[in-house]
Amino acid sequence: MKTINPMRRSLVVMSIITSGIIFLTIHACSIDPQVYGEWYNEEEYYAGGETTIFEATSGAFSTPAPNLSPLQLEKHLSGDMEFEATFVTAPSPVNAGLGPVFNQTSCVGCHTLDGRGDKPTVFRISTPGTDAHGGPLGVAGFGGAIQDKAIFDVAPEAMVDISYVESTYSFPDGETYSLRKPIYTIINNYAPLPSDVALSVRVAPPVFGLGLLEIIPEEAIIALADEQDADKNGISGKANYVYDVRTGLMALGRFGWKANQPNLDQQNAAAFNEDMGITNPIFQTESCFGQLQFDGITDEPEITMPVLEDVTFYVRTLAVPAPRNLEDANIQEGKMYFYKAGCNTCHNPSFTTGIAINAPELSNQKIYPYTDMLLHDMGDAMGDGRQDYLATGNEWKTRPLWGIGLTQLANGHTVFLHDGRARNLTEAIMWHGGEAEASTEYFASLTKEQRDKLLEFLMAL
Ligand code: HEC
Ligand code: HEC
Ligand SMILES: [Ca+2]
Ligand SMILES: [Ca+2]
Ligand SMILES: [Ca+2]
Repeated sequence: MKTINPMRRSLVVMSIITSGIIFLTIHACSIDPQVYGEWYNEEEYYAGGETTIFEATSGAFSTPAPNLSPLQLEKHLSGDMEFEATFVTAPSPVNAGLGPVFNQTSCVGCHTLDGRGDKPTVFRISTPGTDAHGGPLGVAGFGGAIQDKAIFDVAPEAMVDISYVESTYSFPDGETYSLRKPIYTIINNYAPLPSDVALSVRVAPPVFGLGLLEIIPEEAIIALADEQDADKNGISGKANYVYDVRTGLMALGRFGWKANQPNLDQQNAAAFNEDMGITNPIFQTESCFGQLQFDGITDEPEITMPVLEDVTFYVRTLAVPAPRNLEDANIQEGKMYFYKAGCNTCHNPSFTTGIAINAPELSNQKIYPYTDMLLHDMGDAMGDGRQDYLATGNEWKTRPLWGIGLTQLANGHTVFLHDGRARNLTEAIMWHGGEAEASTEYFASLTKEQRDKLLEFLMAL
């Protein structure tokens, strides 16, 4: 049950007269359709269903869901501690096992303030071909990612040099914007790299609301896929199917910028293993096994199942921040342009989560994440030329837009897209190509005032 609704615009007046008769005058002036137009949907304030928090503060991305039991809250807070813990080299009484090669010493080191990073920190690599499960084929001597850091006396695998070429463009009405095209060069590699290495550079995305996305019924996502574009609207939408290491089966990909992880347990176990060099019950082999950097220490796994479970419970149960000012006329107009531009054909506004027996607090929630959980071809300029299971170089999973307007407040920057190339929302939109080309053109064709209203709508999410 929804217990508190701070946004409800209704007034209840009760007058009680003490002559033995009680008069109840209820004056409920709820949403007036004359003022709040057809684009207003009060229910949308509960973007995360019962896990929504009405908190537009710096803690907007790092607050536990309000519907956790005291026991669950305790588990969430232990997971929070692990998410923030700095790991160190073995031996150490706590948080040992860092490296030998790694990218960061803690989860929060990349997921800034429990949210989105402001620069690339993960560098996936592969050579042509696929592994035994149809996934990317690792590079001999480097594996599936470049770890650009290493413990004392060990060589990092390589570094990735990032530079940008900036170009200025103008909208038809004269307003200018600028796009910076990234150029990535692998430098200081400890061993020779084959010339056909594909490199995919990625920023850490925010991690709230993920337990909800994890239990959206697969049928509901597949229902939105239209790989052959049968309805001829220019939008295809394709599901990724990826290897689930625990079941040994292929499963719908839901997490990561190319939907290359099937669930949060595996996503987080992979993060520990690849990004921090922490072996765990799901991935028990160091990422640099067989390489020069491997230490030969057999202390696996370096974290226990309860630690992994707590961290996963933590990212599963972070609250979704509520949108703000949805009844504002400008924001409603902006929302109208969002639909007219066809943004909603990929940024699908709503789903209802399924039933997870062990997670009643996340089950059966109407949510407003603004993603279809599917892959889309975003054009060559956005591509990385690296196949990831079924995702081609140009294909990326539609990012949820919930909370996006709070990025500055909660994470201290406005860096968007998979590799952080966009410095604000306008740049993020103008980088959209491929299937989203018509959307971008529509956005560009609006007047500055109309574009600003669309941006105001995004800022309200
Ligand atoms: C070196 C930087 C780095 C570290 C350390 C790191 N992450 Fe990430 N995280 C990323 C990047 C980059 C992605 C996107 C990966 C991709 O697209 O394949 C990501 C993705 C995720 C996702 C999926 C989010 C989504 O919306 O799809 C979760 C959950 C996550 N990380 C949790 C963790 C946890 C838990 C830890 C600590 C054990 C951690 N991460 C450590 C960089 C990092
Ligand atoms: C064809 C599908 C598609 C359409 C249409 C589309 N988007 Fe996107 N959008 C995506 C994908 C995919 C991404 C993630 C891109 C990436 O990985 O860098 C994205 C990312 C974004 C981001 C950055 C999110 C983040 O977390 O970094 C914003 C903002 C955004 N879209 C807004 C819009 C708006 C506004 C429109 C309409 C003008 C629109 N999109 C139309 C698919 C689409
Ligand atoms: Ca280790
Ligand atoms: Ca590696
Ligand atoms: Ca279509």
